[in-house]
Amino acid sequence: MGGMSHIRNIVILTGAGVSAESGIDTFRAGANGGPSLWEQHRVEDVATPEAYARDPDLVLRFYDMRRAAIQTKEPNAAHLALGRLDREWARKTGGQVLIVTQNVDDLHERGGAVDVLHMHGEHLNAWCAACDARHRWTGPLIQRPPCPACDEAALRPDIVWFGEMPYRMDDIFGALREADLFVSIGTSGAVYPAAGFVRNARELGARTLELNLERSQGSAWFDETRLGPASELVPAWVDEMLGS
Ligand code: BV8
Repeated sequence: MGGMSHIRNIVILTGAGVSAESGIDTFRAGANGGPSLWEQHRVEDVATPEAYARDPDLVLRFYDMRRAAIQTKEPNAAHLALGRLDREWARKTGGQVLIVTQNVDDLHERGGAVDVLHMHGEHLNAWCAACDARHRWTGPLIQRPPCPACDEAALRPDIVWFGEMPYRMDDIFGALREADLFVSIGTSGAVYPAAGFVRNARELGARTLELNLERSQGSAWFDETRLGPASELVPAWVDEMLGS
């Protein structure tokens, strides 16, 4: 990738591949990279408002299991390197870094990242369908606990399901407009609108870099693709950016 000296503002999009080496399953963990399954259900069939309306216990158990699982995992070298970049870049260059993640775990935060944009929500939040309040939530929801704000038994996972609008799209496009560099890490490029950000970034004049274990569906749109595990590629790239 040509000289990084003119890079000031960076938008980083991460996906399940950045948490894979922490032991959190990716979505397309199926044998041939197909959709992964949970209790014989395709994730796309469980992560929808229709599934929640049809069989709320199934969906709540799916998220209770994953919410508990992420609390037993640790950030890996990729999360730690991105945390370092997030903390040091502004001081070093006066530029901005925005980490937009499709992941619903908290490993970026635990890896030292400061202001992570979870466009698909977060396992560790519960969202009240009655009063719209969001609460930090580490336990299960299957027993329908009362909302701490309104007492209604209306808490759902604070997760953006298929067919629901991702969070803070205006902030994301605002950052893409200012970006000199767009970096995609550990995502298959299978789900929109996230999968389209590389094209938006290109059209808005940013350079584009992909760090992934294998070529993603959007690889052709990147100026450069580096293939390998995030725990190796990301620390090397962050060292390159911080000049250390
Ligand atoms: C919306 C939370 C509209 C849930 C998630 C037809 C065409 C185009 C679009 C659509 C269509 N039909 C429907 C749509 C829209 C749909 C969509 O894109 N569907 C796809 C399946 C075609 N999108 C939506 O519904 C979105 N909303 O469009 O709203 C709208 C408009 C107006 C008003 C209202 C609504 C919402 C999508 C969000 C769904 N929620 N997550 C949960 O977690 O349970 S999606 C989920 O899958 C992730 O968040 C992520 O976004 C997505 C893809 O996962 P990845 O993160 O990329 O992970 P994956 O396993 O796929 O890939 C891992 C990658 O890592 C691989 O490339 C692998 O090689 C790599 N890797 C593995 N190990 C490593 C590694 N890389 C580095 N190191 C390693 N060690």
